[in-house]
Amino acid sequence: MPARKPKVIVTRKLPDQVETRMRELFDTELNLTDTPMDRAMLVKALQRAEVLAPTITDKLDAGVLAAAGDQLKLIANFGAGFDHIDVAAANARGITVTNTPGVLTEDTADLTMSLILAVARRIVEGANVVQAGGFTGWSPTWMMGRRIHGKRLGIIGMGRIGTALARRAKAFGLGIHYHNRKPVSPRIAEELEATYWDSLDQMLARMDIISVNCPHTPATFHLLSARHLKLLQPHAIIVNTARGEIIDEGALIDLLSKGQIAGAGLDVFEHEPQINPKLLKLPNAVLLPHMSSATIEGRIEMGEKVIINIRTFMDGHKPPDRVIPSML
Ligand code: 8YV
Repeated sequence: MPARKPKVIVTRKLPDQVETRMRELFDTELNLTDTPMDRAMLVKALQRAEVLAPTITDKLDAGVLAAAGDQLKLIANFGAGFDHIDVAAANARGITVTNTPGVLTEDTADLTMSLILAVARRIVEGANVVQAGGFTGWSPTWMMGRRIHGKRLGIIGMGRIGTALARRAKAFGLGIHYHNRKPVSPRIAEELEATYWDSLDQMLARMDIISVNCPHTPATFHLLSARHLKLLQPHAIIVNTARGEIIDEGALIDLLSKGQIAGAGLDVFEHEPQINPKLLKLPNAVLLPHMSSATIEGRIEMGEKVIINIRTFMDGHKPPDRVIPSML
């Protein structure tokens, strides 16, 4: 007799081939309209599913999780970041949580590098001028940006994505600096010719470019506070492809509007998907709609990881991408 298929509820539309495979393997409920679930819909899903496959748009806090039925055993998140899930509350109810690390590293690092270039070289501004019919001819002093070759990049969070960014940045001639809980291995430090700063303050004050690549945890909320941001040099630019909550966005806007830092490239926002209207008015900010992992290949691989995590869990094994509370 074929094994019973577990009830899996997927909260958002996933790539077709991921959904098809999930339907083959599990008793899967899809969200074909891709409408984000509100709290009431999430609670209903948590009361029926044995496995929930959520995304960043589902806030699974302790209150929502308290409503989960006893049948819910696994939250197989589609995404690497899990700050939208109260992992401790889930674990306390006997629910395992998994994520999808590794498969979005290169894509996120590519987009981070693109943001650095876009801000420093005013790429979006230039494209908008052409689009609006404003290109009337070359000028020696028009559209001047800043050279990145030979400058210093300070990476906050030297995990997978930070390291992948460092490799790209080194190839662009940037000097690599980083702040992390601990230094990277001597082999990586040597490969990247990277300089470790245990003091974030010290690093911020000396860099030309800052990139935020750490996870959002209670310890990194507003890690870049108003005080920290004021340490940056006036010509510095800052990019964030991690989580909006890591930067005090109000303080960042204040410094950008006063010209106290040169520019920002943001793929994530503190109150996503709401964007502070003041940010939209800033010519020195390049703003993207949380798309750093948005490649077809990456999203399919994320789906495959979700499937592997569900499959191994259902077979009675520890899923490979279990989120453990010590990671927080
Ligand atoms: C994902 C992300 O696409 O994986 C992450 O942590 O930030 C995104 O790039 C998103 O989280 C999907 O849930």
